[in-house]
Amino acid sequence: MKDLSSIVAKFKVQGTVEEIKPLGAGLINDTYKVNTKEADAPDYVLQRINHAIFQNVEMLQSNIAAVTSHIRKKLTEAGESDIDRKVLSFLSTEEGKTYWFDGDSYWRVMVFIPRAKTYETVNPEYSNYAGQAFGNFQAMLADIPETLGETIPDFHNMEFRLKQLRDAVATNAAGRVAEVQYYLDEIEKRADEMSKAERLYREGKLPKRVCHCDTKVNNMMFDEDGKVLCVIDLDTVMPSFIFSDYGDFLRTGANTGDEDDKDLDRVNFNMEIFKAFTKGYLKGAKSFLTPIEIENLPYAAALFPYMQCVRFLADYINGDTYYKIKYPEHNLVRTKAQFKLLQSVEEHTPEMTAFINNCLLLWCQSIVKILVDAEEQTVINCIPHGAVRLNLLNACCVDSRKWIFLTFNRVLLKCCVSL
Ligand code: GN1
Ligand code: MG
Repeated sequence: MKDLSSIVAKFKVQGTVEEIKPLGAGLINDTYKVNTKEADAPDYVLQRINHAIFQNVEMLQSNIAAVTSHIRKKLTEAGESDIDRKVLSFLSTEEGKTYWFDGDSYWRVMVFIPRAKTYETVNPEYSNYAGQAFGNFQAMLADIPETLGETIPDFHNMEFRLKQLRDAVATNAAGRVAEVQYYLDEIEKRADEMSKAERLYREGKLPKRVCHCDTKVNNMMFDEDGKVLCVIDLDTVMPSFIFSDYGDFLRTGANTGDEDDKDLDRVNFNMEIFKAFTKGYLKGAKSFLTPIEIENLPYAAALFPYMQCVRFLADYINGDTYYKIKYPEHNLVRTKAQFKLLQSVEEHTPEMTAFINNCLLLWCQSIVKILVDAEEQTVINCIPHGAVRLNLLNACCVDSRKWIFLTFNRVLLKCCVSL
């Protein structure tokens, strides 16, 4: 065991370190809570960065610096209070870096956010807040001036993840392929459909945006009153499809069982969580979402259990080289649980699509109502906005679309006449 206190001492901490103990349930980095003696000194979080996975630590930390300073600036501009609890702060070393290399491992220290909680499960109310928070997170980062690097290249590229699985099968390093043939077949049946995002991207129909890319429910900090404080675990913030953040939250937050549940009867997709989260997400992200992104949200809900199933299974076949495991079949148990979740998502797909269409309809109706009721000047002010909104209408079902277009056109016509 490393002398953790001497590592913490490399960073500019305030106060006297009293205790260092393990924290959290991450599968990649090692995380510790650092308590200080003095009541007025902050506590800290010490992390050993998994250097085998995050190979470019300099890029990793500079991405995080860009993201946290951009968010801090946005919160300040918006006149938010309590900003130190709404965005992470990393400490620097004497050399002015936000990480320390001890000759073997890379370490970093951030300020611990007091009176904040993380959860492994959330109720519909909290998932609604979480949806809005992840939508806001993406919205805040939409105009980040820096170009962020891919801290793990092709991280959420489904075609790449399938290739990794196929390579693992071909090598069969741990001799486990025969026992998992059923899952391999089920994965292959869906491979084409699940690679849809990459195809849409190549066709120029789907954008990449700055996303969090690890929106597990336990990567969100809540205040004592249930309001979201901030999003943590920023290692994978990088350009991706918005499906990453939407889908990975639902994979964890809407699973009625655990990610590695041995009892598959406990694993189901909770539609109440889905609905609440989706409403929140649409509210937070509506300023930039395009119809194709919205239309494919049910696909995103299936994509992430599927991708995780592929990743856990590849790791099992490779002999458990990536994820931390607690027992030898852990990655297989995880694969089975994610596959069960995927099946449940698939059963609910028509219901999800109907729900999203209905959200859009209500939303568009309210926009139209605002336009219809507005004073002439307000209507004129709304035009640039309206043009963007019109885009969204394409995502509505045909009947409602017809109605909205008619009303919308009337309103726009009225504006044009009066101009
Ligand atoms: C890893 O470290 P943690 O637990 O937040 C993984 C995610 C997976 C997740 C599965 C860098 O996240 O992509 O979805 O485990 N992170 C990395 O639980 O691979
Ligand atoms: Mg995490």
